[in-house]
Amino acid sequence: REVAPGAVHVPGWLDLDRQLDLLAACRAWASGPVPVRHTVLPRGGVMSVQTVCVGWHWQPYRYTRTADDVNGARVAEFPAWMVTLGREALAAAYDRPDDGYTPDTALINFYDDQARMGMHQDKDERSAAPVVSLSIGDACLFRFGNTGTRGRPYTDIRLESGDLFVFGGPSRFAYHGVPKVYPGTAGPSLGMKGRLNVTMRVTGL
Ligand code: MD5
Ligand code: FE
Repeated sequence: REVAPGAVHVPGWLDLDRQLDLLAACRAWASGPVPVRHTVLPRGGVMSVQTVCVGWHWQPYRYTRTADDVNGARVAEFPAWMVTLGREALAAAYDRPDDGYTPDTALINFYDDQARMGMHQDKDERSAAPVVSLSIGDACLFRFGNTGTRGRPYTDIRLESGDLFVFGGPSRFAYHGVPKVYPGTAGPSLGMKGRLNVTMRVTGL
């Protein structure tokens, strides 16, 4: 389960009922006041995933309370149940108390069959607290790299629906990406196409 120090993969951590509840919440946010969108990067590129934010609005490379790139609306509040879920996830992955982990933002990425995420570091947060990642729907190839270089060596891992991954400690600022989604691999009971990933974070703001 420990892929690298602080990087822990817990396959099948969310049961089907909890996957369905999280999926329903994400769908509601996706059509809420700040709808899901393809993020435009500062140099003009457009991300292939579609993202909706909760708690804070993420625009590369900062967090804001309102979404000026969409419609100026205030983003949905980060719900208390998600803080609880994040604490449970941290305790399960690290097999220790959650130390009062209090995520205040979540980035929710929707992947269609063609969507990818290039190798990058998550360093827009002013906090080194762990990132909690939950996957729902189609499986993907997740690529975990290094902190000092964007290149090899990589550890390639298949993430499936219900899987938990926690990235903390020395792995918090490692390069990572999603080179591939495996279409049609989600169980039929989820009633979805594509892949959904929820990451909970501490902005430090
Ligand atoms: C995903 N999302 O599957 C991934 C899962 C993102 C993103 O990469 O930025 O939205 S989160 C993986 C992650 C987060 C923080 C640190 C590390 C991985 N890491 O050190 O490998 O859509
Ligand atoms: Fe990332």
